[in-house]
Amino acid sequence: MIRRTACALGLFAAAAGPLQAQDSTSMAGMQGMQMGAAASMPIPMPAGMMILPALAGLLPPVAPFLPGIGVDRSMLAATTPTTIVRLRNGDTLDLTATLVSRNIRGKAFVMYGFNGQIPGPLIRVAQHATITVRFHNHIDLPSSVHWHGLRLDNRDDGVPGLTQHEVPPGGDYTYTVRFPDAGIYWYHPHVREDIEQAMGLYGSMLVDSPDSDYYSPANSEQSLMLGDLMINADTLIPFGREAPDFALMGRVGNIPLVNGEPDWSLTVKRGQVVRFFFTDVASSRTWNVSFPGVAMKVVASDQSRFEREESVASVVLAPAERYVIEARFDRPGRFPLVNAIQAINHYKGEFEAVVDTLGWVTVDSSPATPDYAASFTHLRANAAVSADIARYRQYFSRPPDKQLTLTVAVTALPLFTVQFMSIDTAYFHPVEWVDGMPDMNWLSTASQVRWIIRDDATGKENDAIDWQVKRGDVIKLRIYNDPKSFHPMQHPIHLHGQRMLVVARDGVPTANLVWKDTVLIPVGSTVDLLIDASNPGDWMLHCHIAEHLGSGMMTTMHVR
Ligand SMILES: [Cu+2]
Repeated sequence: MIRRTACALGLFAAAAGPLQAQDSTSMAGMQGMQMGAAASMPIPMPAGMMILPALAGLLPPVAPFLPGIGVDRSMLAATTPTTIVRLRNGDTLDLTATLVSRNIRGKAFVMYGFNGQIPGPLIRVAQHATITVRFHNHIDLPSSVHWHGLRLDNRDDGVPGLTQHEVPPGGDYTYTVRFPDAGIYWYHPHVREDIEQAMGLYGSMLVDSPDSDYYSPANSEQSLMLGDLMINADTLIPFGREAPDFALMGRVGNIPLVNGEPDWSLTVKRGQVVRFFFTDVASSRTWNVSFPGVAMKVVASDQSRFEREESVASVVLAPAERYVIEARFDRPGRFPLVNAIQAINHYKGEFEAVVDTLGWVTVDSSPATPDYAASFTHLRANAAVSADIARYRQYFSRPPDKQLTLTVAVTALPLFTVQFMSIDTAYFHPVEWVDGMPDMNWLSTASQVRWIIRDDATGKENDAIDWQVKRGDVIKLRIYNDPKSFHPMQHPIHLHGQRMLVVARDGVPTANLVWKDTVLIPVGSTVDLLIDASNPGDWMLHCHIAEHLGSGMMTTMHVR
């Protein structure tokens, strides 16, 4: 939950002091003992599902890694609540990544935090502001900060190997961050996201439009970052040291988290309109969220408002996507925030409906003031958004400039996994909402699984694609997610530094447009994107499932 704390700059020294890089081979210390037990411990299986005998006793072919190996957890500061940091044009923020002690359901874990917080500070700025962020890396891995969704200068994009060097443990890096578009954005490392982001390094950026009427009036605003954590018997499941594990489907945690908490709650007054800024910060999980029994409308997504507001029953968020939702709680009582999805059991070939409760909203009987019932009921049309998009409509139906296919190649997986998967592809799910084969998934690492973005015209794959674009060009990109691969899966494809429209899905034009930086491509689907390539530099295009990115699923668009 956001706490509206007014905070002066410079007060954000890390709760835990700077730490030296830890000896990761040492098994001494509390976290070391915890990891020693976990390394031999099977991963958690869903209720009723057993690890298959053919896979029992196997371990992924990587050394186990957890944050703070050899560190005495009792020496670490516990995380503190997320603060709101309001910054003005020209201000500077110190952002320090450290080891923290994080309490989840009464059990303390060594995790990572920004300024001692999970999520990190919510950075609130006015549109068109430029700030300086001094990043200090005090964790035990190299790191960086990527400012997700912002059309900022290329040199500040936070991508080691492309725009900067990795920031080593103990190192610093200064970013200039500008905010050309209003809305909700987020920051996270672009080094081993499967570990660093999953262990707590993420935070929101809320960019306010100068137009006081940009959104409809609301009684309150809440940033909700949806993630998950994988534990078994009160122990964190280690990550792969040399390469990500869970490379087939990504690490789907067994504890859903809202703002890092397994038990999120909010209290509102009757009739209150709440504007929720949802961000999916999970490594792999796609959500379908709603407040059953509560009226909800979708207002905006990644980089703009929609052309028209719409009443919705639920909203689907893939990793890194954002949606701005307004909800009005018109009756007293308790209302859950749920994730209602269709699970798949790959072993049985069965689908079943699953509803997870992510938290609760308690509605008081006392009335909210002011009462925004009338403005909430009205569904706005955003003429400024439509007018901006109108300039691009002439390009919507032209042939694609580039066509990419998403697929996968595997080597040296356990024989049983290969045999099973060859049968399993007889049926598929357009979206894998849960991990329906955790044991096989766990045993797959990025050294055995290569996720692929393939250029249809040249046959080149991932980094070998040399994609040159002229600044100011409008690019039509068609992406197809091949359902006939070894293990087809949905991919949230993210383009850095630009904005794009999803103009059609499977040939059906989009009726209500919004500027995006991340698009979910279900299995078997084709999406047509229109990219406004206005920002020069070298920009990544990649899958935002952390383990797919770690398995090579990336290419670069060079805008000159
Ligand atoms: Cu992917």
